[in-house]
Amino acid sequence: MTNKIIRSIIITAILATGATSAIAAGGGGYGKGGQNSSNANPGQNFMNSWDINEDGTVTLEEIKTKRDQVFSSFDSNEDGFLSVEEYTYFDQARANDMEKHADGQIKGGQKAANSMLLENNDSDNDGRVSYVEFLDGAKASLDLMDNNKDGVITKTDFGRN
Ligand SMILES: [Ca+2]
Ligand SMILES: [Ca+2]
Ligand SMILES: [Ca+2]
Repeated sequence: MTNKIIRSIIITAILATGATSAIAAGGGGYGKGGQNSSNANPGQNFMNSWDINEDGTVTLEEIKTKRDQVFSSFDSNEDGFLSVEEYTYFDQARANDMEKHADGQIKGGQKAANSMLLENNDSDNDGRVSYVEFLDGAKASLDLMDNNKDGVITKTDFGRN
């Protein structure tokens, strides 16, 4: 009966270690909290949570992998869709994270956040986001944040411009 609560605590904790929008789901042991992401290091939180192999670039594959984990984390009833209700928890987790991290105040961070919105992932407009829709959103998400259009996300794509 407390499963749901525990789950949401875990999710919140996980998200707190990650980037603005996002999502370090999956319970990875890196990017642990306490790292102070400040304005001096824009994009650091994003990189911490999305750059899985820690090579300094976030590729489309890495975004897909993360989205897969995120989807699983928030699809509470495991029906293969993120419903409006399930999305509420997801939105909340991201909002909480935005407050904690400076990334949310910079261009790249805001874009990353927007790319996670339900309306930006619900391609067939049926009011819920399927697994396929969510993973397909990875490309749009990358394009949105890839300011210098080199096909990957690096810290240079973050900035106050
Ligand atoms: Ca990488
Ligand atoms: Ca669901
Ligand atoms: Ca849909």
